[in-house]
Amino acid sequence: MKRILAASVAVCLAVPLWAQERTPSHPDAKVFFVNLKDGDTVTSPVTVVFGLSGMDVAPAGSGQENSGHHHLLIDRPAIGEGEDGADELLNGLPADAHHVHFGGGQTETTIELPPGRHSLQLVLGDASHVPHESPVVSEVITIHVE
Ligand SMILES: [Cu+2]
Repeated sequence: MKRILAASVAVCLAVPLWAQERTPSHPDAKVFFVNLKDGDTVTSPVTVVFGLSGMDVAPAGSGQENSGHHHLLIDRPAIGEGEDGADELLNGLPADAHHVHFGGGQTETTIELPPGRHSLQLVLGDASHVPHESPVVSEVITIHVE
């Protein structure tokens, strides 16, 4: 029992230390939308092409230096600007309808969106789906789906 307790304490202490060791990004790194810009009117399904300069795209789990994989944030507050704790994203990106991972190293996707306004943002994640330090994020764009 004593041994289990000690192990639990060690794990709890280890987590914050690990969380602080985020993968460094390149100072010149930029992620951007190649084929869409703020205010565009489009029809669904929508093709989204991801651009990255200053770093390389590598699949999730890759140990390649100066690399990451794309994530598309759909209809959620911009990173660091949400009232719902958007900063938590900096500790790891969830995977759901609003946070889509491209862990295979994909550089484009096609998504179905209902008619109306939708916000999109790209963020690069490291091998463990954690944004880099400093985070590599695109501008937030709003598109109108007919
Ligand atoms: Cu990911």
